[in-house]
Amino acid sequence: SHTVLSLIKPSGSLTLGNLLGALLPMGRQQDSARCFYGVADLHALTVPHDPGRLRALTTETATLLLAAGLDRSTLFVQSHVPAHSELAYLLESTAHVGELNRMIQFKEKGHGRPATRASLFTYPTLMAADILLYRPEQVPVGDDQRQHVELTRDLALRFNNAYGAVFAVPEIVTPPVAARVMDLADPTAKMGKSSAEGPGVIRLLDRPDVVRRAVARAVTDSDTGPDAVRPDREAKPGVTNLLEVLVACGGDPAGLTTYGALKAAVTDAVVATLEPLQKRYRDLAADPAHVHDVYADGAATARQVTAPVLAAARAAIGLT
Ligand code: AQP
Repeated sequence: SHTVLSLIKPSGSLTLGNLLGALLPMGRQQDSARCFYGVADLHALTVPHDPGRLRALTTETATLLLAAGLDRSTLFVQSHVPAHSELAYLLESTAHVGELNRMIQFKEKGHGRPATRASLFTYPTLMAADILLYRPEQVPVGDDQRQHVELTRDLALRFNNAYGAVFAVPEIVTPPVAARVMDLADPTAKMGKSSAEGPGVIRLLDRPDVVRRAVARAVTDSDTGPDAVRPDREAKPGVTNLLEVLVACGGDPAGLTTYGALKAAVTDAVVATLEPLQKRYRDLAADPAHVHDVYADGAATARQVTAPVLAAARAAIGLT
């Protein structure tokens, strides 16, 4: 079976967007693929951070992956598999500053400031290492990461041409359109986990009353017509987002005519979706030794699987 790899950066508490757009699809892949899923703690070091918060978010994210049902995958924390940083250095020694400098995300997040962390600049080489170590045949990638995966391919090809055929060069594929959950307070922006405590973000561990308040305050529009509750991405982004969340959470939009009724249905559907996840989270959080063991086993497996790739790269580039 084929190999699937996905890492989530612990840069904030996971959102409903992360669940519907990432964790649930990741769960469905467990039936057909060999899945490696991880918490990308190293990637969280590329911008100013607080060590205590990073520690807490790494544990929370790791526990949430398990709570979301990813228990038939190899689960690991990126920094527990040193091959990621080691291969990243070999790829830094393959990449050119000119091409790293062209990365749009670096330009956008670094703003050209001298105090930008050097790791933000070299981030794409670590991401390339994340991918190449597991030899996936395909990398499904959305528009925001496409440039980085193209660089991954360029680096793999350049390395192979210079030193010998070490890396499998993955194919870039467009993933099936996943639900894209928008911010409830600003439905033209994505609901993001690193957004500051905003009223428009639903976190996976939010209590029902917090969910209810966020949905109640969600931006809609002033349409009061009999068909006000209808999807129209251009004219009615807020209502469209609520309808999509409702359906993605297993609710039924049929027969809803007012925004009040729509919001009540969305609240019920989201709370019903989060409830079992939160129950599993609480059980897992009460048994941290179990979560620790799962991730220790996963890291051991990941170290074993990636060792031959790192060894081949080291030898090819001339390290003894
Ligand atoms: N709103 C969303 N709707 C659907 N899917 C989403 N994903 C993220 N937001 C939504 C999916 O979750 C995975 C992790 O993506 P990410 O690490 O880019 O997370 P983020 O929540 O989008 O984080 P931010 O706020 O952009 O901050 P950073 O980049 O600093 O972590 C992906 O599969 C993504 O598609």
